[in-house]
Parts: sequence; C-alpha cells; structure tokens
Amino acid sequence: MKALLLIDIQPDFVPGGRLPVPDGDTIIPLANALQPHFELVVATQDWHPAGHQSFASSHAGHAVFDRISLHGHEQVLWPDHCVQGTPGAALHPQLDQHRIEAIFRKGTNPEIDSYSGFFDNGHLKSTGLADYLRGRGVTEVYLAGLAADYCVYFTAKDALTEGFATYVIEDATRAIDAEGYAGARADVQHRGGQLIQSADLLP
Ligand code: VGL
Ligand code: ZN
Repeated sequence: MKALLLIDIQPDFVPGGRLPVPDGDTIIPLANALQPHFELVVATQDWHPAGHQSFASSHAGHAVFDRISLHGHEQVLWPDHCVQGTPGAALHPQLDQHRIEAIFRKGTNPEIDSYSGFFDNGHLKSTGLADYLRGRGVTEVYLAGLAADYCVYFTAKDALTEGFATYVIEDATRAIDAEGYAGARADVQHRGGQLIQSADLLP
C-alpha cells in the first residue's frame, strides 16, 4: 500500500513567503496531479510558535542562515516562518486538500527544530506519523514538497529508518540550496531510497 506524503507545501516556503524556496510554487500543480494515483494522501505542516529557537530573531547577534549549536545539534537560523495561525503557515491555498486524510504538524516545540515529518531533529519525540502509516497498512511512501534539502530529505531518512520503501519524486520537490540537495540526494540513495520522477507515476 502506497502513501503520498506532501511535505510543508505552505505559502511561507514559496516565492513571496518568509522562507522562499526558489520555484517552490511550481510543484503545486504536480502535487495535485499526483494525489489521485495514491490510496492515501497525508500532509505535513511546519507550525512554529512565535519566538521559536530556530528563528534568527530569537538569537541576539546572529543573522539569518548563521549556523549555531542548539542543544548539541547544528541549527541553521531561519527567518521567522510558519508561525502558528499566520497565513504563511496554512497549507497553500492552491494545494488540493480534498484527498488529504491527515495533517501532521511539526516544529511546535519552541526549543527544537523539526525537519522530518516523523521526529524532531533530536529524535526526542515522534509525531506519530510512522504508527499512523503502519496502522493504515502503508509499506511504501512517496515524497513531494518543500524543501528538498531539509524537510523532504529528513523525512526520507526517517521513513527509511522506519522501514518504509521510500521514493522521492524529484520533480515534485525544490531545494533551498542546490549544493545541499546534491549531498541530500546522494545520501538518500546511499540509504536505500529511490529518486523518481512524476512521469514514472502519471499516465
Ligand atoms: C523547512 C527550514 C525550516 C522545510 C522548515 O520545510 O524544509 N526548512 N523549516
Ligand atoms: Zn521551520
């Protein structure tokens, strides 16, 4: 049983948003076209409280995209983004939500970032996504969304560790940083994940 996981398709991650992924909006029609080809569609939503520790604005003397150590983990400092209840944190209005059966929110702990849809970056707490998918009989997960080098990448790694056959639909993702994505895609392959194109799934 196959599930489509739509990762963080939110206004703040597309051009015009607070943490824009270049061309991030161009994947939305593809994300919509892919949905009818899956038995289950699930979304994740980056959903931070104001003042989150991943925000540069929470660290005096630091700038956006600085890297710091936060509770023993390297943390990129981001612009304020996906603040709970703001329009930029909603699922994108052009994303078809009719088939989305569950939405897993992440990044709600103010102290720690959470790129993966399965766990926070410290693997301190599970979102319950893995058990939900297993409960629905899912064995294969297909990933689309934003950003390819952060939340899609970290979700793919955890999906593999959780034992799901994992496919990243490459043309249905976009990266914040092309160089970072080159490393991410090599690592996904190294861990046994597959990189595919939407044409492999669409008739
Ligand atoms: C993301 C950085 C910070 C993502 C979320 O969705 O890839 N990236 N928060
Ligand atoms: Zn975030």
